[in-house]
Amino acid sequence: MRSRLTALAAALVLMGSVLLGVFVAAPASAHDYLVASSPQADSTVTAPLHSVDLTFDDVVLDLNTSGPSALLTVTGPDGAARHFETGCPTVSGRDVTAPVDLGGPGKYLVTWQIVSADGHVVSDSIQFAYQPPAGTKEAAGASADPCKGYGAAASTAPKAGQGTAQGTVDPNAVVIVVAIAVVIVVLALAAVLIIVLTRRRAPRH
Ligand SMILES: [Cu+2]
Repeated sequence: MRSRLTALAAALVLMGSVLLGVFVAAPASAHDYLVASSPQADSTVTAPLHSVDLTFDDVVLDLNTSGPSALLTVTGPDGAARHFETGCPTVSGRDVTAPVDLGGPGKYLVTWQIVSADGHVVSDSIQFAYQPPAGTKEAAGASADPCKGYGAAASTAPKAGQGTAQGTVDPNAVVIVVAIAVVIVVLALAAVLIIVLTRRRAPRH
């Protein structure tokens, strides 16, 4: 009986450790991340630019039927809020591309929001410098995103009368909280078993 309980306690401890490892490691590794871009992050572009291309480590989902579920904006120069992307991004496999027509020289900020291969929305940004040859025509840019209204928000927005919006609670946070609760319960059971075992042993000597 005692050896069986010892084995059970050991199994519970092992199970707790494995669950902890799986749940903590899995969500973090599941999100797409940028592996390459044109222009490259922090590079200097010295020729007129017609598109910004982003390549991710995994497939980018395109969930909308009416427009892209990815957003890609190019703003600047030097912190200005003018938009120089001239249309919606195109999603193809691991690549997201948007047409651009830049303004004056300076730093431009590329901001994206995409739906990862696991269905979660991730966003980030990179910068590049633009130093075009003298005499290059400067686009005026736009005060708003020409692709406004699309993106992941549009694809996950609740339809009228559908109740609460999906995506307001980060599913990763829920998974981690549940995992930690499970681990705590399992380890507590193991602790109780160990206490029971050591108590039983004591009166016999
Ligand atoms: Cu995820």
